[in-house]
Amino acid sequence: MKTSVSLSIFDAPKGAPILFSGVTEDNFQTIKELGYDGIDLFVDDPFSDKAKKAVELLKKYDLGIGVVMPAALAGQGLFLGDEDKAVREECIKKISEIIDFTSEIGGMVSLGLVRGSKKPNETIEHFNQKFVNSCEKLINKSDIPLLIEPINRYEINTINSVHEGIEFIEKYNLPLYLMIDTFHMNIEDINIYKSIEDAIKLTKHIHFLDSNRLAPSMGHLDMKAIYMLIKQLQYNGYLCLEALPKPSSYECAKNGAIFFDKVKK
Ligand code: LER
Ligand code: MN
Repeated sequence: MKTSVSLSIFDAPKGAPILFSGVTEDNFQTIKELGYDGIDLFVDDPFSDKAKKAVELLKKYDLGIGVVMPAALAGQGLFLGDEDKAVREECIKKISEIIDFTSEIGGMVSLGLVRGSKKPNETIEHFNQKFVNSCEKLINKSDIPLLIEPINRYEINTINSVHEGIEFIEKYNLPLYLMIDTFHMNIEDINIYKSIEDAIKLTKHIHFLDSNRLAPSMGHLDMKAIYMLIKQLQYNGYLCLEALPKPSSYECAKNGAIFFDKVKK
């Protein structure tokens, strides 16, 4: 298993689970020196100089890419399941650009907050039909894996638990995969261990956080037991600290590195 941290090419908004904000030499050097293998890259504009610089620094520090995260689009009001066709189409266009960028640099693309929430009077079937149509357009354009991330109810009201993620992919028979996030699972799932066992075949990426969205060992989940289960199931992708930069980016990342050192022994 490889380890990674989240980093944005833009200034991370307050409260976002982005451990390192900005494309600076210092950030990339710190991540490398702490022993991480890669980065989950939050991208707003894949054509920007910052995106180019990030690609340069990834090469320079020999860091891999787990997932390219288009969550900034959700912050701009762009959603794949939006009621407004023009909004859905703009979102598909922007994610297609991010997919092209990812095809060049390696990695996968997540469909998390960008799916959006259903309206209070809207049925989940109606919402899903719009989201599925958008997914199909992206699947046709993409030769890289697209990952559905179940996200907790306080951030979105569609696909909250891991089992809802599995059911969504199976029901619509789409060639999509899962990105599971232990922070969200702690809120939504009945039994984190059972969910991991049931999801592992579809899972290509893991956001590996403690109960409070900090590095493993900083909250109250048994992250060692979760790590051991994931290892036993022979998952070989990334475990990413998509964490809050608390008490600082460095301290949180350092705690994660200490956890991984201990657990790998
Ligand atoms: C959202 O809460 C999340 O976990 C991220 O991966 C952003 O989409
Ligand atoms: Mn996540």
